[in-house]
This record gives sequence, C-alpha cells and structure tokens, in this order.
Amino acid sequence: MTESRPPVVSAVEETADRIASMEVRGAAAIADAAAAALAEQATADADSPAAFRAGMRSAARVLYETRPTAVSLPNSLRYVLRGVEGTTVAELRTASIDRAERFRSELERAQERLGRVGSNRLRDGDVVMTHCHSTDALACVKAAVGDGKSIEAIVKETRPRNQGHITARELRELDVPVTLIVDNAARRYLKDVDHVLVGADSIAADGSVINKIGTSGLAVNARERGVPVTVAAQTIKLHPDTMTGHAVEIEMRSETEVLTPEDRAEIVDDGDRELTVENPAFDITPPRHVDAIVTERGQFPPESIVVLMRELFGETIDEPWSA
Ligand code: RUB
Repeated sequence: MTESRPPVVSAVEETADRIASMEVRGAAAIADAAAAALAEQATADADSPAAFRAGMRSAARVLYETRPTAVSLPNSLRYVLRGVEGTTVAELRTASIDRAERFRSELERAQERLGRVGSNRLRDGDVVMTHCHSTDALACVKAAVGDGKSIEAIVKETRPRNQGHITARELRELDVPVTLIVDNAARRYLKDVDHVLVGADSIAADGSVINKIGTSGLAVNARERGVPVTVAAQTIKLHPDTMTGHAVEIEMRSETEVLTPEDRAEIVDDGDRELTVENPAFDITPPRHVDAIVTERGQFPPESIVVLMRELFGETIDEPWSA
C-alpha cells in the first residue's frame, strides 16, 4: 500500500519544478535549492510534531524524485532531515530552519576551500578545457586567478543544452580568455591544453566519476594525449550507496532537448515512431582516466576516495524520507 502524501508548501513544488526543468541545475545548486525548499516547508502550519515531521518527509520525497543522478540532492535532504529534532512544533521548526541554513553555508564554504585546493594544480599560464558548467570546477579557476595566475580556457559547448555557454560567460566575468568549441572539436584542441577540468554529479566508491554526458569520451581522449584530468567535486558529491555496490542511475531526458518536433518532422513523417532519440544526461568515467578528485578535504587519487567515503558516511545509509 502506498502512503498518501501530506501536502507540501508551494515553494517546495516550485523548487521541484525548477530542478526538474533544469532552471536550477548543476549538482551544488540543486542541493542548495533543495535545502532552501525544506526550510520553506518548515514554516508551514502543523497540528502536531508528527504532522510536522510527515510534512518534512513528504517535501523531501517531492524534491528527491526530480533528478536521479546528482547525489548532492539526497545528501542534502538527508542532512537537513537528520537535524529535525525537538518535542514541540516550534522547536522542530527552528531546528529544521537552522539545519537547512547551516547546510547552505557549509556548502558555500566547502566550495571556497575546494577552489583553493584545486588552484594548487593550476600553474601560471595554464590552459584548461572544460565540459558542461560546474561551479566546483570554476571555483578552482577563480582561486587560481585570485592568486594572480593567468589562466586560459577552451570551453566545450556541451550539447544538447549548451551549459558551456554559462561556463564561458562566468569565465569571462573572471577575465579569463575563452575559446568556445563544439564538442566534436575537443580532441583537436587537447594538444593546446594543460588540464581537463570538470565537475561531478556523483562519485562512486571505486572512484568512477558520473558527470555530464561526454565527460568519459573527453577523459579517454585526454589520457591518450597525456593531458591530466582533474575532477572538482565537494564531498557532497560522494555517493554513499555505491559503497554497498549500488549503481548510480543515469537520468534519461526528453528527446525534445535533442530534436525539436519541427526537426523530427523534417526527418520522418509525422507519426513515425521508429525514429527513436536517446538522451542520457550523464555518463560514467572509470577511475583509470581520472588523475585527481579535488574536494574541500584535499585532493585524492580516484581509487582512494572510498577511504574518505567511509570516514564521512560509515557503512550504513538511511533514506529518512521513506520512513
Ligand atoms: C551539470 C553537470 C555538472 C555537475 C557539477 O549537469 O554535469 O558538471 O552537476 O556541477 P546538468 P557543480 O546541467 O544536467 O545539471 O560543480 O556546479 O555542482
């Protein structure tokens, strides 16, 4: 029997919609928005502590179901729900809001610390190649530029949604010279590159990196060209379930991101469903193609990331929104 869900505040529904439609996107931003939405839920009226807790769990479930691949989302929800403590509704409310705020400020501080760690890998005059848009990866460039290093960037546009345009804009705001290329040109330009620098949606216990589709091909090409691959990922990207052998679900998105209805009509007659379009949002880069994972706790060879995961999560992971 499925549990009927207590209603959630409209701010939670709105945040869930914005995450699902990718108005809010990128693993760190999703985690931040989810925590903020739980804080909004905590302001809702509740007749009893049990009703308050049920409302919080319900809100977490609505948020959890938006995008499956970025583990920062369940990690954020878990962090906030663990802090829902108290015996009265007022106490629970204050504890929840404080907890969500703490999460959000820690997230920001972690990214700054990560940036300083990542900056150490970049030397004055280096050229980085980016894929998609990662605030963690950009934090490394920002810290390096802040240290007075001159950095240039070759930015892949990142089909189908062109998040590379966001990266290009933010790098230009840092005054970093940018060359924007189509994804297919990456191998040609790797010869001019000192580092491939990408983010991650999830890091698995074996050191595999789950990031925007195209990351794994870029990493393979970079390895062949002898270009080091750095993955910038706060510890909130570490996927606890993978410690017990679970695979990370890869999100499949709408075909309309790849092919508009008009483009489809140019290829085949209306109603011909034998032309299928696949649109996986992420892929998995094996640890052997990654040189370092940069976190706010230091940089790690991918194969040793499990040690940090054990330290942070222990061996058991709960899903408090399923209670
Ligand atoms: C975004 C993406 C980013 C990671 C890391 O994919 O793959 O590299 O989320 O981002 P999408 P950040 O656009 O589908 O969300 O470092 O900002 O957390």
